[in-house]
Amino acid sequence: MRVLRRTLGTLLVLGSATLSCATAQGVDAKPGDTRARPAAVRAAAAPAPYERLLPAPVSVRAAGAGYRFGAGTVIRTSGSAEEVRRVGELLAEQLRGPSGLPLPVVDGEGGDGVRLRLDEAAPGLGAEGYRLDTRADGITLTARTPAGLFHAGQTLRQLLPVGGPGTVPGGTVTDAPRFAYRGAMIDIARHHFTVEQVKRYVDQLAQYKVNTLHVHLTDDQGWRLESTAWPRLARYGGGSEVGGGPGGHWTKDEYRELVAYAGERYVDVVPEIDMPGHVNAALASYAELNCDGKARERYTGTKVGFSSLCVGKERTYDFVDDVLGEVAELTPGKYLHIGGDEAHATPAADYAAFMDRAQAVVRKYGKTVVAWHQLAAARPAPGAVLQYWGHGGTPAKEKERLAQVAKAGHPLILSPADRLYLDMKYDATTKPGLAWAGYVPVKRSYDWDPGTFLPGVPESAVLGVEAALWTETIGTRAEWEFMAFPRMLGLAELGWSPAASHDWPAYSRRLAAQAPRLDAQRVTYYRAPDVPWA
Ligand code: IFG
Repeated sequence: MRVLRRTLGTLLVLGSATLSCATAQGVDAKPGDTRARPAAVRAAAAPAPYERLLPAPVSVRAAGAGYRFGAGTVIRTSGSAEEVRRVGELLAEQLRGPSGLPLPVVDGEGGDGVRLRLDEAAPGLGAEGYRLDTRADGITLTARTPAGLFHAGQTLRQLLPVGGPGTVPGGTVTDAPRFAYRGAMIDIARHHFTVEQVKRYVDQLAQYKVNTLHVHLTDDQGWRLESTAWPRLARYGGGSEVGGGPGGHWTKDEYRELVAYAGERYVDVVPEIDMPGHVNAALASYAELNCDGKARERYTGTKVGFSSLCVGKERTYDFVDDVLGEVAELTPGKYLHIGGDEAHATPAADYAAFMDRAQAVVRKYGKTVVAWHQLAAARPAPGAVLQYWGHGGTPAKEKERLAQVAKAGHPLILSPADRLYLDMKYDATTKPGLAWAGYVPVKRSYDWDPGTFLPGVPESAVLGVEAALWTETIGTRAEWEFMAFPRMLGLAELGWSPAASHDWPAYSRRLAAQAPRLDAQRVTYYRAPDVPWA
C-alpha cells in the first residue's frame, strides 16, 4: 500500500494490492516530488471535491483540465445492455435532483458528456469497482459490471455541487471495495415501518455504496411479512408493536417492491425470520405452535429471551418449512437470516437440534444461512455465515469460539454492539436509544478496524460489516435518521475504503463535508459534537 501523506494531514491512498495494475499508472508517491502530487493535493485551499469523497476511494490522481457539467451535458450509454441504460437513467435522475438539468440519456458512445462503459476486462476493478476519468471533453465511468457503474455514479454525485451544475476537476478515481458485505439492518418488528420509509433508507445507503439491507421482519412484538400458508402471522401477529401501537405488516407484493427497488440500486435484501427465540408474535398467532397448545398474548414490551418455538413438536417444522420457503421465494439474493439469538427459553441441546433442522431447510431452498453468532455454540451448517454482535463485555471464550468457527470456514459479518448498534445512544444527552453496550459516539463507531478486530479472526474471514438499528425506542423516521446518521457513513467507509485510509481526523473532515448533501436530502442527522461540522 503506497500512501502519499498530504501537507494538510489528509491521507490520499494511492493504490492497493487489488488495484496495483490500475495504480501502475498512478502517482508514484515519493515525498517532495510535487510533479507526482495530484492537483487536488497541490490545491492547499478548501479540499477539492476529490478530497471529500466518502467512502474514501482507493486512489485518486487529479490532473488536467476539468469538465463543465451542466445544461448541455448528455449521459451516454454506449450501445450496452439494457441494465447499463437503466443505470444511466437512474444516475441522470439522481444528478438532476432539484436542479432540473435536462441530462438526457442517449445511446451511443460519441460526443462529450458522461459516458458509462462496461469493460469486462478492466483490470483490478472486481465485481463492484470502477474507474472515473474526467477530462475537458467529458467524464467516463468504466466498470466490469453495472453495479460498478452505479458506484461510479455515486462518486460522480459527490464530485458535483449538491443538485446542480459545476466543474469536476480533471483526474482519475480508481476504486474498489475492501469488503464484499457492507450492510445496514432495520428492525421493523419492534416498531412497524412502511416500505416507503425503508426505500428512503435504501436511497441513503446506496449513495454511500452500502450494498446490503438486512430486514428484521419478525420478533416477539410483531410479525411483519404476509404468509400464505400461515395467514394469521401477519394479520393477527402483525397487529401489535412496542408501546401498543397498531403495528402493521407488508404484503408479499410490497416486499417484492422493496426488493426490486433495492436491487436497482445494487442493494441486496437479506430477510431475517428470527428463530427459535424472539417468536412470541407467532406463538400468539397459532395455538398449535405452543408446546401447551395455548396461544400466547400479543406482547408490546421490550423484554427479550422469553419465547421459544416448540422444538419437540413436528408441527413446528411444517411452520419453519412453509415460512422459510415463502421467504426464500421472495429472495433473489443468496442469504437468508434465521436469527438464533437470545434463545434463553430453549435448552441448549434443543437449540442445536432445532438449528440443525432450520439450516437444512434454508439449504433445501437454495439459500445460504446467516445467523447471529450464538449459532457458533451449536452446529453451523457448511458455509453458514455468522453475524457477531458481541461487545467489550462478551466473554473471551465466546470470542475464541468465533475464531474457531471462522477458521473452520464460516465467514463472519461484524456488527459489534458497542460500535455498530445504531440504537445505542451517542451519549447521555441522546433521547431515543438504549445504552446496554455503552454510549457509541460517532468517533467510536468509526475508529476501529474490522480486519483486526476479533482476536484470531483474519481479515480474510471477515465477509464484511453491518450496522443494526433496533427499534424498541425508535418509532419515527426522524428518530431513525437521528440514530443512523452520521454513524451509517462510518459503516460505509469501514466497509469500502482501504485500511490505510483509516484516519479519524481526515475522515471527520470528509464526514463534515457531507452535511450540505444530508441537509439537501432533509436527513434529520445528529450534528455530533465530535465532528468538525462547518
Ligand atoms: N439484542 C437483541 C435485539 C435487540 C437489541 C437491542 C440482537 C441480535 C438487543 N438481539 O441484538 O433483538 O433487542 O439493542
